[in-house]
Amino acid sequence: MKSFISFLAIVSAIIVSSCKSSVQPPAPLYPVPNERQLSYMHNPHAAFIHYGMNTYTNKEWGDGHEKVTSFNPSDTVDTDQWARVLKECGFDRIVFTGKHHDGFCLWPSKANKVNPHTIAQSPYLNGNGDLFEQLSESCTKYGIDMGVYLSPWDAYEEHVGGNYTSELYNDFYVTQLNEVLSKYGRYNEKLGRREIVEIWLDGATGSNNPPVYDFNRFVDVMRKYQPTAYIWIDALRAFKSCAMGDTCKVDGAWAMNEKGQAPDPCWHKMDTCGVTTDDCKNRPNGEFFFLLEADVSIRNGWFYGDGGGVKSATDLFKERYMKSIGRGTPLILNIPPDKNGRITDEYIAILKKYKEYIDTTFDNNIIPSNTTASATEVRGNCNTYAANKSIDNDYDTYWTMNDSSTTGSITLDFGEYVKFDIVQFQEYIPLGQRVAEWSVDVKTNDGWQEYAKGSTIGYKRIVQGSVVEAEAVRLNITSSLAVPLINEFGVFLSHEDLREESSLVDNGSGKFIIEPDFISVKETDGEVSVKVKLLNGGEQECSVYVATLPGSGVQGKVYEDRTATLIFPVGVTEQEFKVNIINNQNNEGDKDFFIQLSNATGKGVTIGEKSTVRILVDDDES
Ligand code: FUL
Repeated sequence: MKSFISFLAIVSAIIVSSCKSSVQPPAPLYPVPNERQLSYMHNPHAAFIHYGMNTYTNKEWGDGHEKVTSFNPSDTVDTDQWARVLKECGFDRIVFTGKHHDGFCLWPSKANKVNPHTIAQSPYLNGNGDLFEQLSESCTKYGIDMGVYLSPWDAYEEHVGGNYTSELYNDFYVTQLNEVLSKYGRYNEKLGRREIVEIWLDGATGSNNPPVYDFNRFVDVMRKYQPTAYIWIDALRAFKSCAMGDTCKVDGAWAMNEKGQAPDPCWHKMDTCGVTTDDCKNRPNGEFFFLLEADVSIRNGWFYGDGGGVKSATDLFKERYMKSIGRGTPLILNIPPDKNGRITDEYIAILKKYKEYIDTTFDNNIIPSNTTASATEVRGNCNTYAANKSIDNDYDTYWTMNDSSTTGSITLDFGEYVKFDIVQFQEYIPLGQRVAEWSVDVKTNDGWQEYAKGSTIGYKRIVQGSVVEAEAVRLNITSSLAVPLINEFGVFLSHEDLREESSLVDNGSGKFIIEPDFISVKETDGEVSVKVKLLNGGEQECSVYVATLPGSGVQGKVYEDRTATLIFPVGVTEQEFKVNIINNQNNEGDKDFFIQLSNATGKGVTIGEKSTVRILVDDDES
C-alpha cells in the first residue's frame, strides 16, 4: 500500500510539473443553459398542485359553464399544509393552477370587469378568498419556491365572459399576468421582492378556433415582473418565439409525454427545422438550449377524484424519479388536494416513503475515502482537470481531456470491495451538453465486466443495475460531440425495497409489456382493446396495474376512465384490456389518450420498455 501511495505521489508530481500554465478550459459548446434553466437543474424536484373548480365538479376539464357556487370548500383551504408537507417530502417548488382551462380564477382577478368568474364571487370565505395570496404566505413561511399555472385557454371567456376576440383576449390575459406576477410569490429576501420561479402556460386548447395568442407580449410582461422565472410554454409557441429572436425567450416545455419520464436519449436542445414542434426538440445539434420538464400525476388524473390508480412509492422512485431526474430532467409531480382543500393522508404516506427511498439511497456517498481516480488522458496533464475532480464534491471542477479527444475513461479504484447498485455521473453542463454514448464497467472478483451502457448524460445520469461488490468502477465515454467534461462520478446502494438482488447477467426475469404502441380509432368504434403480455414469466403468480391517462383528450369526454390490477396466475402470459370510447357530439378535432402499465408485482418482475399505448381518437364531427 505504501509503495502504491508513493507511486501516486510521483504520478501527480509528473502531472503537475508537466502542466503548462497556458492550458485553458475547454470552450463552451453552444447552446449553453441560461441561469433559470441551470437553477432548475440544480433543484429539479417540483410539485404540481391541481386544485380548483374541477375538484368540486369531478371533471378533468371544465367547460366554463360551472357555477361559481360550486367552488365551496368546507373549510379554509390549508395551503400551509401543502407547503409544509411538500417541503418535508423533499420538493423544491410548488406550481399551482391559479386558473385551469375552465377559466375560474383562484385569486380575485378584476381582469373581467363585467362578468367576473373568480373566487371573489364564490361562497369561499364569503368572497374574501385569495389562494395565490394564501399560498404565497405559506411558501414564504415554510421556505419552498412558488410557481404559477395560468392556462391561456379559457373556456369561460370563450363561452360566457365576453373577451373572445384575439385582441380582447390578449388584453384580458395580460391584465391577469400583471395581477399575478406583480403581487404574488414566495418572498425572496435577497431579491427584496416576491418571486415566482416558474410560469406554466399550458398548451391545451379546447376549441378549433382559439384566439391568436400574443406570446411575445405575454413573455415581455413575465420578464418585466419575474426575470428569474423559468417560462414553460407549449412547444409550438416556444418554437415561434425561438424562431423570432436571436435567443430563445422561453426556457422549456414538456418532455413529450405526461408520464414523468424524459426521453432516452435526452438532448436539452431544440432547433426550428422539424415538421412538428416536438420534432424540433431533443436534437443533439439544436440551436437553442431548451430544458424539458417531465410532468406526471400521483393519481390517474390531474385533479382529485376517488380511486383512480394512485402510484406507489416504488413506482414514483423507479418509474418517475429515475427516468426523469435520473436522465438529467426536472420532475414535476402532481399532488392534488381533496375537496377539503388538503393533501390526503394516503398521499402523504406515499410521499414520505418516496422521500425515505430517495434519502436512504442518495444521502450517503459510499465511496471509501482512500479511493483513487485515474484517467486515460488529462487535459494538458494538468491537475486542474484530473480524474479526481469528479470525486471532489465541487460542482465547478471537472475531469476533461485535450480538445481533440472525444472518447476516454475515468476509473475509481476503491482500494476495497464496495457493494452498490447505483452509478451516478454528471456532465459539466454550464459549458454545454456533449456526451452521446457511455458505458460503465465494474471490477468484481471475476475481473472487469460491463455493468451498464447508454446514450446521453446531460446534467445528471443515474443508472440502477443489480447489486454488485466491486473494487473499481470505470466510466467510458464512447462518443461525444466535443471533449467531454465529467464533474461528478459516484456509486450508491439503494434502499433495500428497491434492490434487484440478481447477478450481473440478466437471468431472464419476467417483464410486462403492452402492445401495440399506437392505435388509431374512430369516435364511433365504441371501444379499443390492447394486449398486456408477460415476457419470460409465467412460473409464479404476478400482477400489473393498468390505467388510462389523459392526453389532449380527457376522461369523460373522449374515453371512459379505466384502471385495473391484472393478476397473471401461473402459466398465463397474456391478457386483454379494453377501454370504452365516447362518441360525443363536439367538433373538437382529433384527441389522444394513453393506456399505461405500472406497479408490477412478483419476484424480479419489472415493467419492460413498451409500457404505454397511445390512442388517437378520430373526431367524426370535424
Ligand atoms: C395538460 C392539461 O390539459 C392537464 O389538464 C394538466 O393541467 C396537465 C399538466 O397539462 O396538458
